[in-house]
Amino acid sequence: MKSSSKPVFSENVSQEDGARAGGLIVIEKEPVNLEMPFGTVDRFLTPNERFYVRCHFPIPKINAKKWRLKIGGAVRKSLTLSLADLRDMKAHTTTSVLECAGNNRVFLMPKVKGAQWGLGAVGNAEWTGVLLADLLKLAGVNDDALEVILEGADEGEVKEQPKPSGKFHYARSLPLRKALSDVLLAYQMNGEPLPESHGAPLRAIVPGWYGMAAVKWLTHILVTKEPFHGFYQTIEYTRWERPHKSLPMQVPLSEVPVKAQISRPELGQVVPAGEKIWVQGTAWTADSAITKVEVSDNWGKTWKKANLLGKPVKNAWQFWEYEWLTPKKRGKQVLMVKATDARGREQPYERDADRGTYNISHCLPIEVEVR
Ligand SMILES: Nc1nc2c(c(=O)[nH]1)N[C@H]1C(S)=C(S)[C@@H](COP(=O)(O)O)O[C@H]1N2
Ligand SMILES: [Mo]
Repeated sequence: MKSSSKPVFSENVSQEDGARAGGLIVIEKEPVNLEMPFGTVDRFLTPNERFYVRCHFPIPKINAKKWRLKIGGAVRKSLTLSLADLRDMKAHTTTSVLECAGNNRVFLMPKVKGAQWGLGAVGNAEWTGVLLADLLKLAGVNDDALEVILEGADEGEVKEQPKPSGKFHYARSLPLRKALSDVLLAYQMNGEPLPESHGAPLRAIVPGWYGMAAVKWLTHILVTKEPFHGFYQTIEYTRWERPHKSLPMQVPLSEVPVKAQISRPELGQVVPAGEKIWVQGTAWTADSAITKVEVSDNWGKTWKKANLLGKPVKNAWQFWEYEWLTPKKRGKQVLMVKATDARGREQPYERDADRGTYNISHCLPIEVEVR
């Protein structure tokens, strides 16, 4: 009885098919930016062809046979490696959520600049490759090293000020401590060769961190003694923090905050009045486990516990469901969801303005129509 009343995930999706490319919503054509319709989430691992795509520059043309990865800077021995060299090294597989730091931007009021992502700039995949730590050990990191810059093959020019002049490559840095822990350089996604749009032949996966750190089409790894102040490190993908109270300080984004999202019902979906329906979705957090997901149908006045499904997997997402008795009264109705993790971190109810145009994790109002 319980399961028969559940909606089938992939059917009855409300967005217009016309605005989609292969089932994805086109946010931007060039450079290509595609969103997964979040209402179609129906399994733990997001299929490659349904995984969101976020690109700042045109996808680079790479010949995998001629492609090389160069590791240099503050190391004892610079390295140049082919894909075959990497495949000969010990392989590691990890399941990790990848979420764009601009995910949910369309919910910000007033409207802010940047790609207008809804709920689907997020996915969960199984990544296979080598540990960045293993490569850094081979190269021998100098004692005074501080960060590791990852550079992609893609390049382009940014239009809006402040910006550097001319073309430059996509790059992000990691603190050495993170680079030496669980960062993966992946050549496989969900058991298949890494697709071109997701960074073939090699990309970084930084478990627990927002997508901007997961550099695609990786060509250069540079170990540095100074902090990197690149465009996507200091101008884009930053937020304000206040360690010294009156002195707001711009910091690069890193870990994803704890978050749950509603996949069904979808925004604007019609639900029957006075009936039990399933509210469903996923939740994730960095380096911890989801311990609680709660749903509210009265703007956060009261919260009801949802069921967590399956076992928690660190840095992957977890499914949840809640059986909701819809109101008898017809009209617009808002649903909200809130997650808590094993470290006691809870999704905030309200938006913190210091997060700028990124880092959106407050409780989003999902408005449905009771009829
Ligand atoms: N080289 C390169 N790497 C990149 C980007 C990029 O534009 N160029 N975009 C980043 C951002 S902002 C995100 S959210 C993820 C998206 O990865 P996906 O397209 O595989 O979903 O890739 C990251 N890595
Ligand atoms: Mo992103």
